[in-house]
Amino acid sequence: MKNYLKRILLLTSVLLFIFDAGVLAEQRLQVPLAYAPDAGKTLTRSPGKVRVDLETKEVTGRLADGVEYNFWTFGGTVPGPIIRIVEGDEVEFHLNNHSSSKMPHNIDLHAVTGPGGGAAASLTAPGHTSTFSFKALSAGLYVYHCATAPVGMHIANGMYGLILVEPEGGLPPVDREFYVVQSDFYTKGKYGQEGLQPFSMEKAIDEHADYVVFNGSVGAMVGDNAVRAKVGETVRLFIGNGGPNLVSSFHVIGEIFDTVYTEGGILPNQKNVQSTLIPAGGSAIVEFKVEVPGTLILVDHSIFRAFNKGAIAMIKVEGEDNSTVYSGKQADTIYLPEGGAIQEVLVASEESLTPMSHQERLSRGQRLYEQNCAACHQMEGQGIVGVFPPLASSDYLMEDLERAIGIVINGLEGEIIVNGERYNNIMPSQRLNDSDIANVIGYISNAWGNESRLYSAPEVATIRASLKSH
Ligand code: HEC
Ligand SMILES: [Cu+2]
Repeated sequence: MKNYLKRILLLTSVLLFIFDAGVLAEQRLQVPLAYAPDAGKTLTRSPGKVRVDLETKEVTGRLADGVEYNFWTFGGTVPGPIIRIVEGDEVEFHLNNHSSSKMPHNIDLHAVTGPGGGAAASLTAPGHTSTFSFKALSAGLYVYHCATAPVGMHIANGMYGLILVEPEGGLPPVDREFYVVQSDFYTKGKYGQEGLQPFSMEKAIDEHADYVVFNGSVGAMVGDNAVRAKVGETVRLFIGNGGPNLVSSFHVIGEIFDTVYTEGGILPNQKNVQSTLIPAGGSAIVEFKVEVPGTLILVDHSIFRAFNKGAIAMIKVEGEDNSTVYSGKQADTIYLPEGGAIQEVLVASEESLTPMSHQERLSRGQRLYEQNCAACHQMEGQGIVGVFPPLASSDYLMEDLERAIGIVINGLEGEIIVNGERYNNIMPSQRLNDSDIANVIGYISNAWGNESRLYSAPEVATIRASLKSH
């Protein structure tokens, strides 16, 4: 009997050992992510099996002083983190779409060789995770971005970042590395107009940017947020351009790039460059030695973008003066002749008191619409053919408003026909309370040529309860 027990014990430990070894064999090196302007660490390891976990998340944040925006992000920030891997790495990529997301997202990494750069394999609904694998065949500095329809809108809302595939052994050592991404934003209001600004599809299509920024917002890397270097140090910038539209004439006021890796390729192919062109969906690596103290100013030298739309970032250089290299009146104050944020007319706040009049309910409904629905159904309720159905003059909407209330509460998927056009997409459920739903439905059923009575919050509550009991 004792022997028998011993055997079982032995067998289990052997089994456990095998199981353990199996699990270990599956363990991959987790790739650390670094958030701009931090560029992470140079890699000295040899290529191997690695794992990347990246989260997509929709967050409301600062676009400029007093201006908020609903950003769609990788990693909760614009740009998304820089991902550093080694040429030859076999990457298992996990894209996690946060459960609070309203949209599905995916990722197209320009470093991937294969259809869509991973896009089709990574389409991920809110609260889900997708996994796919690729081998990093070619060293270089690559853009990644969301490629979910409507692609332009996902990119315009902030979904891009850089992946650096380092050659084995790394790039030549420098003293400091920084990570900077330029991009353009399109808002309903003009530059500086306060409040939560919805995305403007029209301006984006016309390529009329209201904001051109480095690292996701006006002033993200100026003043106290500027990065620092010391006289005599060498600096390397990993510069990306997320677009969605504009090409950057990237320049650093007060410096000459000693070396440029044009277009983010791996060949240091140019010396002594003043401005380098960075295409939308492209990148560049620039290096320079800082010789004198002061503030270096990164700009898009399409210069109205710098002084009127936000395309300014700073490197503060500390150390001893070198009057041979540069002697002159130096001020560490900022080169912003036209001011940081030119304020346009302020929109009056339209906070309403309870109980609300008919008109107040419609205004509140409009605000809710612009914040929660317009990203998909568009500012004028016109929708996007084949993707987001229209609400303006929608036969489907007006035929059954109780059904519409149910759609806002529970979301909708599957095929529907709106004004003769087929839609088969997903609308996520909207987290709104009964009175907000009553008002937003009141607005959409009375705007753009629609006409109907207003539903009350208790009526919405009744519909919500009846949906639950089914
Ligand atoms: C993430 C994008 C998205 C958001 C945000 C969104 N919708 Fe939708 N909506 C859709 C899609 C997609 C459909 C069609 C779903 C299908 O094909 O089954 C739809 C369908 C509808 C419909 C029925 C079709 C029609 O045209 O009449 C109504 C009504 C509607 N949405 C109202 C709203 C309201 C009100 C809000 C804001 C509170 C909102 N939606 C927010 C994507 C969205
Ligand atoms: Cu996306």
